Amino acid sequence: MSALFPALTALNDRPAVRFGADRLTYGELARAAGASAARIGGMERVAVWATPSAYTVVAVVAALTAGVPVVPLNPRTGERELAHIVGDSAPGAVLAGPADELPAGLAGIERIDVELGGRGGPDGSGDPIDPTGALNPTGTLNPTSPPPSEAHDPESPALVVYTSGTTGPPKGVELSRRAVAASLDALAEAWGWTAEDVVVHGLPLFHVHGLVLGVLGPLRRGGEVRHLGAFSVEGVARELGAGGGTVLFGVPTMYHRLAEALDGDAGLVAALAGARLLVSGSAALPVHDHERIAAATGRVVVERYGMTETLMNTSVLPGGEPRPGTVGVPLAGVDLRLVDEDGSVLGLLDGETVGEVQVRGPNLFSGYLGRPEATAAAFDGDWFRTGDMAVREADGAVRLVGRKATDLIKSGGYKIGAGEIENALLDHPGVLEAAVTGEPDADLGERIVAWVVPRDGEKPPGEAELADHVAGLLAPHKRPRVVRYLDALPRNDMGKVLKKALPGTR
Ligand code: MLC
Ligand code: AMP
Repeated sequence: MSALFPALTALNDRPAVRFGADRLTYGELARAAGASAARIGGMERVAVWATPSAYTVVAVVAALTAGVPVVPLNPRTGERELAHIVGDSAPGAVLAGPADELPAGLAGIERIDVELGGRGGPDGSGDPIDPTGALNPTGTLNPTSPPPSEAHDPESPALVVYTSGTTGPPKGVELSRRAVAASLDALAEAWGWTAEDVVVHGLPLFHVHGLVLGVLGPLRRGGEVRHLGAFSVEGVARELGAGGGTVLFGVPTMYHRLAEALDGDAGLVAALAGARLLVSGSAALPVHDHERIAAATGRVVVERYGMTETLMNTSVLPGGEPRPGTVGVPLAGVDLRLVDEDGSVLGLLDGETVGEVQVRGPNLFSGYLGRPEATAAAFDGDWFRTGDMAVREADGAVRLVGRKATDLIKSGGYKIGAGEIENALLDHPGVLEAAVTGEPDADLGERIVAWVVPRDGEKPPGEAELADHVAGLLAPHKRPRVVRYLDALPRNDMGKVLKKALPGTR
């Protein structure tokens, strides 16, 4: 198995990473990562305080070259969720930027400040620290350093990414080096993704979309990633097309905001029109947004379908027939089948027979960290049950039509379990009963709705107070956007909440 990042060992002056004024060439990235790698070699796991910054890229590359699995942390994670992730993954250290303020929940863990410095200038000269961490700053072999990345077992974990389920706290998805490499290479084949590409995005760096596709992808190809710091329409207009960016990655909410802004913004139209590839994923891009972008820019947004556990499964092929509403065909190496409720495999390409999507291939995760039973339950033999429901079109393209579990909400491209929000709401002293649902939202895809029975009907806790409460315990993107107050939740004879009987829900 080759190294995850062959371009890093070249120590050259090609641009690798740009976050505003913070820019690193491959040589600079290799040296910066090598310095941190030498400090963490041998640890079982490290956490990375995954701010949208070059520090996060250096920290992750450092850990991967040292062969140490990375747990990316959302810097906005609330106290309960952070305590869970830290307790569950037991990182040996947390890597952060020198100016980052870390919360009390990380106080017991060794902090390692990542430096961008030691830059060798445009010719890439400077201290010859090997990115693998095997060489010390003077270029001699360091006996305490980990072996070069080429020597790391491809089956060893690269990342542990936390993802929500229907109930309970998030689970850690162990992604091997093999899975990361296989998925990125399959995407490269499908998209013609090369070292010449400059990927622009403003995605968070603690989920696979922004981190694996958006950062490790360009680095594996030897190309460049330009991160916007935070997504903005202006940032996309600036960086894409004439700005130098060739590829845009985003969730549908971002494309929706771009579509909304196109009318009258000639600069944005030109930027999108000038890109080689516009890719949307993590949730369904509504056909209306597809159409608005295509009409204004002549560019067809390419949708790909993935999941934390599987990395990428399918993609629409650029240059082929535009297929709005489908997520394209299985990527190289990915086997995909639809399975009926009774477990029988559906072979029909009729565009209407619905089954659960199951996948297998080298892109799959290795298991949920410390949860063999949950891992076993997620598989049917070597097939992973995605929980997504789909049909197949005559040409094999997959059209997603829903999810098996109604208690999973996709909001802004984030997967959010209703159960974890309900538990957080129930911890508020003013809440007697709570149920959480998702309802359609033009911007977010779905918005989180909290149905609350207050303890005191005369003085119910306010909407903002409940949103802050959930944001503080879990994460801001998990906060309810709407709170509806009820006298009682609809329940069946067994006492189970009937979400479908909530007013206005189906
Ligand atoms: C508001 N804010 C609060 C708050 N109210 N913070 C704390 N408590 C409260 N009560 C703050 C927010 O933190 C944020 O701060 C600002 O207000 C706006 O918040 P928001 O409204 O939640 O953000 P929004 O603009 O709606 O975000 C839209 C978005 C975001 C698209 C930028 O949803 C996003 O980044 N989505 C990407 C999700 C993703 O990467 N998913 C991939 C999963 S992997 P501030 O300072 O930030 O403005 C996967 C697999 C695959 O799915 O296939 O890819
Ligand atoms: P996550 O668990 O956060 O990794 O989210 C994975 C889920 O996102 C998948 O199971 C799908 O439901 C959804 N998803 C990802 N990409 C797409 C897409 N292109 N269209 C529709 N849903 C998608």
